[in-house]
Amino acid sequence: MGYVKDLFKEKADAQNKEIKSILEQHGNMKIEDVTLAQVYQGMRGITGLVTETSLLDSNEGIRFRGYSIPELREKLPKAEGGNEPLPEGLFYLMLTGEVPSGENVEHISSTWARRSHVPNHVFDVIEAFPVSTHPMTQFTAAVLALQTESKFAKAYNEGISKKEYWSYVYEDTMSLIARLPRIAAYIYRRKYKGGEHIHPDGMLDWSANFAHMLGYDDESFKELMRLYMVIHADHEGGNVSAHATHLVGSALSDPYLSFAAGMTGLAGPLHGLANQEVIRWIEDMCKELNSDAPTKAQIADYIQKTLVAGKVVPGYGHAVLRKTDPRFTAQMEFAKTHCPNDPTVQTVWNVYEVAPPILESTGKIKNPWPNVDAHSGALLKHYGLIEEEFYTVLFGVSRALGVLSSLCWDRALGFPLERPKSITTEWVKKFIAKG
Ligand code: FCX
Repeated sequence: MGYVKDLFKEKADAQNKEIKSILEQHGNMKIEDVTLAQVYQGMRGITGLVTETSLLDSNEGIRFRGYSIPELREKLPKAEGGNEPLPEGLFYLMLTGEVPSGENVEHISSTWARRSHVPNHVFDVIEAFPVSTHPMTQFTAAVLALQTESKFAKAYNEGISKKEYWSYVYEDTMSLIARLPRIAAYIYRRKYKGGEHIHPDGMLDWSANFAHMLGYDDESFKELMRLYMVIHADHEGGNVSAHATHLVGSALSDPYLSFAAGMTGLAGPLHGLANQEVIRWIEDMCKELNSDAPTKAQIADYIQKTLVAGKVVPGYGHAVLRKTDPRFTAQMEFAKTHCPNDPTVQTVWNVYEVAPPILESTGKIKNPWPNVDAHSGALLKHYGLIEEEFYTVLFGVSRALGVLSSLCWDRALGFPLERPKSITTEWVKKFIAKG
């Protein structure tokens, strides 16, 4: 057994003991009341899940195992000559709760490089789709096709003890994460580059190799990929992709099936697909105004027009956050260093100045500030990755780090089948009548 796996098991055993004692002493403690409005309105604010890997504060943003994004950018090991954190390090942190050394990160990198082989039938499945198929559909189908490789499913079929689940889920997690860049790059090159595929380079770190297979060998694009893979990885447990992965995993569906469920959720425009929608919204605005640098007044008019048409302004608003998303700020800082004069980047910054007061003035939008998706497309476009339909796949590759390390915790902590109670409006009316 590898030392990361040993360390994870040690941490999980300790956590299990602690949870047992918390529940023995405080299991009946009430943490909040639930209103009917919450039940009807997307369960906002109802605490109902345990996710050990990260915690979201509505004002401060995400913290991964207690560390904010600026702290991660400082503390996590970097590639040689690079300034951005390596996502391998974030995975190690989410899984074990410890900040990794450079050596720990290299160990994860080389494990993933070794396990990155994708069987041919997965490419056959991708090839069976018309090229026009949305990349997220191809991506999710490819993950499902890869399920043939699940060690958990095989072991379960052969009959294993509950105590061993975590071990096979861990193995599947490592292999699935290792394989995702190859699958994603294959879909990209097939759809947009005439099927001219690029072989992996086993000497590169996970993100740099992904950038390389996509066809972008520029060092600063590799840095962007490292940052992108870190900031999109996890956002506590209630968001659609994390919750769906966790929920499906609770039925003991293996990590491939569970992750595919998360990805079908990420593909929705109110969640991960918003990164595609943002760049489309900016491009539609530029087209309509016949300008690649719309003025702030023009942007303000276009926002009003979007709202009047009954549409959302993509990249703005959040179910939990109530301030500018630190994932937006991290990308803004990257852009200030690498591409401050890019016209789309400048438009993103102008939207940031103009949109919040307009959104706030509607009186109903709870968070008028930008989220992670408001910035990412402009950066990708700057480096030539202009195919916005592909952006959510990048988000998905990154999201695997968080939702799959969480799945390892779910099984190591022995979490049961998730099955909340639902009610009908008829039930609600009777409940109210009873007083
Ligand atoms: N533009 C226009 N209207 C918006 C809006 C926006 N950016 N954000 C919220 N609203 C509207 C809602 O549609 C809702 O309208 P309704 O009462 O007529 O149904 C009202 O404001 C109240 O919604 P609110 O409580 O503020 O927000 P929710 O928690 O319901 O929804 C999302 C949160 C993120 C879904 C919402 O802000 C939105 O649609 N934003 C645009 C899409 C987007 O950027 N999604 C990405 C989010 C995230 F970062 C990610 O998962 O990747």
